[in-house]
Amino acid sequence: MTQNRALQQWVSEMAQLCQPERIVWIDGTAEQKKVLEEEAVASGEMIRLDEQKWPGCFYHRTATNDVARTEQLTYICTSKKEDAGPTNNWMKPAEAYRQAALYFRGAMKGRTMYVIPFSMGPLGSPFSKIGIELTDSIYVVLNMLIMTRAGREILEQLGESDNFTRGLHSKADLDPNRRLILHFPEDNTIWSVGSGYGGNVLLGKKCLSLRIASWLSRREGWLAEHMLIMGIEDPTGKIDYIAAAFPSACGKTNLAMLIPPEHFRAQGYKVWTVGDDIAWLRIGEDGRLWAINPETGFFGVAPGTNAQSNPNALATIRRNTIFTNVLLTEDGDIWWEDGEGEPPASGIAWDGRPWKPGLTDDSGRPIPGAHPNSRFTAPIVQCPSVSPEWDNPRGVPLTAIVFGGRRSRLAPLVYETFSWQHGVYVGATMASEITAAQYGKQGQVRRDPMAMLPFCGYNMADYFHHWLNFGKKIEKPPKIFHVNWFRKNEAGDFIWPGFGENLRVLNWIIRRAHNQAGAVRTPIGFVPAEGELDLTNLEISGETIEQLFAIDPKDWQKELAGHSSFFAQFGDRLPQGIRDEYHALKERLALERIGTK
Ligand code: OXD
Ligand code: MN
Repeated sequence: MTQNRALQQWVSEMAQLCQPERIVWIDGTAEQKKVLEEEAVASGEMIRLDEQKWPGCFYHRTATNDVARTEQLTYICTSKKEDAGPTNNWMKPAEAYRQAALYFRGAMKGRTMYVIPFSMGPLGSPFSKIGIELTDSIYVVLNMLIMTRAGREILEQLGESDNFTRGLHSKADLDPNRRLILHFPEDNTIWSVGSGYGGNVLLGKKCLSLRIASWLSRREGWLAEHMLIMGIEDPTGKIDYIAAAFPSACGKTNLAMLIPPEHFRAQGYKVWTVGDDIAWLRIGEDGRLWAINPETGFFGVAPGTNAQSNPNALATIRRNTIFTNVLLTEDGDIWWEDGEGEPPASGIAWDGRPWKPGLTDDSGRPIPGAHPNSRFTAPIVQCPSVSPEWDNPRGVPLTAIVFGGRRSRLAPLVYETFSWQHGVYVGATMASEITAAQYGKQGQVRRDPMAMLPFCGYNMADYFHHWLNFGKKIEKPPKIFHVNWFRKNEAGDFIWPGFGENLRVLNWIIRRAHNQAGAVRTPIGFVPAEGELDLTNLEISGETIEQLFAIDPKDWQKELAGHSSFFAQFGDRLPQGIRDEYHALKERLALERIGTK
């Protein structure tokens, strides 16, 4: 399918290593996709769902030991350890290749090696990057066909160039002791072996679009970020775009597909979805910051997706969707916890065992039918709120950047940072409290700068540096904000309704970015002045609003100590701009204390 010598040679070398029985090039046609689906069904790798209820949909179950990204087995392999930095696992490239080659050797015997040419970003856009993934998994191929632009036309675009990311994946024997997710940014290469879970094996997503892309973006002068992108249309038809970074499990997909509250809908406000997970940002010729979503689909968490949390997601996944590790019923239907409708009387759980409602484990805890990290893979074009601009090779111009985390006390509902540099500091100190869905002590704070902790492909201190420098080059930079939807009262209940109501906060952010909304200066940033956050038709007491915006000096002193100990690991490499912001915050908080006495 190609005359590209570099590509041909690499495919043949990798085939020699993995020894597949045959090699199939993915051409992106509907006919080939159909053949692959039939093969996957025949082999049992996929189950076709009820055609009436779920047209074009399939079900897949991963190995029970392979249900999430394995950060402990994920490595950045650079010649120098310092280039990977203290927040990444590191291996010397030669050692990493040697170790993984042991697992890849002969791993595809008796199997097919698929060659998937794909583009992250619209074909031919200055933003876009081409990758080739070699894999022995049909599930990977069918997911990549949803999540990326894949097929013959990518090869035409690539021509004779050897400028593509080389991705090699094999399920091998799915042994967690022989599993590695390796990134070689200096070689523009990814090797993933021993896993079949999306985040580890759809190499265009986290591996290329974040880890490798972050490395490339620093060299080439742009940003690769773990951000959703959405447009907010006001009643005059003007659309403002924002990009927002939240750690995993903080509702990025829900926010990106938000349905405005009635009061806003009646006035003509609309929300447009550009992306829910990844944003690539470049400075445009007009001096503004422009963003694209490099993906073409959603790989979203199923549990918790329901008509209240995300009706647009429910509509998106009605057809042509792959469901992984949800509950399957005998008649080809599916279900998940906190979804729609009553649980079925019986079914087969994500781990293949019979399930019925009310099932508990030895300690009396309910056994879920769907894995908490079960997923849907669905095409973005099926989303009712998909933006007409989602595929624009120029991207969309950003009015604001939003950072957020899950903090039950500390951070107010929303605040605006004082400058780009202060915004970078706020991003760099982002944190979330650990939820039941993650390892670690519940309530413990995990620092997750710009939500990139598991995804930054180089030293995080250099990443802060890059953000600071990059800001200096943007003539008309977007303003940077921080939000916290997760504040709780003493009784432990959330005090902000969230979901669609979050538009009220985004509305203030946009008006503020255009200097059309009032604010009050606090030591941590600007918060909405009284009456500036539109609360029409929202039942919320003045006392709750006060709690939502409370800035407790004691909590912030503790937080400041947390910043300092997090930054300590970067030593001298931490940029001066971050140090300056730390001292400025410390001073503002100290002054506040004197002031309130
Ligand atoms: C994801 C993640 O799957 O961030 O998007 O973990
Ligand atoms: Mn993500």
